[in-house]
Amino acid sequence: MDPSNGFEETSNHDIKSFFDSSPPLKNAAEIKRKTEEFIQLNSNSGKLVRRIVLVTSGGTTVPLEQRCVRYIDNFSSGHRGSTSTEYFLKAGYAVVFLYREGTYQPFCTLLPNNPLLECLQVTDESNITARPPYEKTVKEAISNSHAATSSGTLLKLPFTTIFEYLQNLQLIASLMSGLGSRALFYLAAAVSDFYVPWESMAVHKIQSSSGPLDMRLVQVPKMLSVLRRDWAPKAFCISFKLETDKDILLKKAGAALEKYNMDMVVANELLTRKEEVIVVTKGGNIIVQQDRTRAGAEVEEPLIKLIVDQHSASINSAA
Ligand code: PAZ
Repeated sequence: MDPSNGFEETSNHDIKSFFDSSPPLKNAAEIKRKTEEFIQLNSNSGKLVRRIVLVTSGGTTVPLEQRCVRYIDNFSSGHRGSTSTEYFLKAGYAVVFLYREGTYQPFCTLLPNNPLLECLQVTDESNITARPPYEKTVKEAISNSHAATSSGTLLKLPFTTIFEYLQNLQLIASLMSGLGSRALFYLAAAVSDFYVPWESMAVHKIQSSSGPLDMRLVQVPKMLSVLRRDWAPKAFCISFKLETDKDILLKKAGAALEKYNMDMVVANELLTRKEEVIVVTKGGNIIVQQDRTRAGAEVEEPLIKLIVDQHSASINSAA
């Protein structure tokens, strides 16, 4: 442990052994192909060269068994990541949306929990229509979402476990490194701090007949420094820090900024995360709040504006 800031040191050896011992990423070749095509399309379309952002969203799971029946989960709903994706798209970015399967999707955050049954109705044998009062919400969700994916500015890639998340992050970051300062990492996913290494995990369902469960979780190696140093050294990197105790939030966010050499750390408290965040930068802290005078205003709107401005400044200073 580094006593100055409370962050665990991560060595290249820890990182290599994490990846070496992880189960192979399913569909790795397909994820690589889709991401390469997406980068190519948005870098070289002949007309427009877009900036590309990787938005990570939702929480990772920690499996307790290789043939997984039980796992440790995380509260994150994916609201931050999906809403932010919408504002990045509006600002002209192409977005790789790396999301936890089953969490919020861009343009769909206003839909109720069970949209199929709550928003749709069968009007006659062959027609399905939107049910009041959801007509506008459903229409906008479908058309905006299809427009973004079919125009090639939104690529959605799912993950579930901590292994899949970090393998995807490494793969996508390495593919984006060629974009230099045009690449942006917006790491809003809530990533597990502790996990059970694959090789020490039970293969089959853990039996309650064996008595109380005694299990050792080890620390997930911190990947932010290796992202910055090796995977995408010229990219603009933003990480998030969530705490429930506001007295330690800014100290932890400031320590992460320094330790992992981030461009920004977005600090938020669990209970107020949809209303206010504090953006911690080397130049000082910036409080960002939702516009309370407008119903439905989201804190992500001013947050993404601030990030886009700072990313532009960073690209200009690198040129
Ligand atoms: O996904 P959500 O909208 O429910 O919550 C967003 C968040 C709190 C997970 C995100 O803003 C964040 O802080 N992510 C990093 C969490 C962490 O410190 O690991």
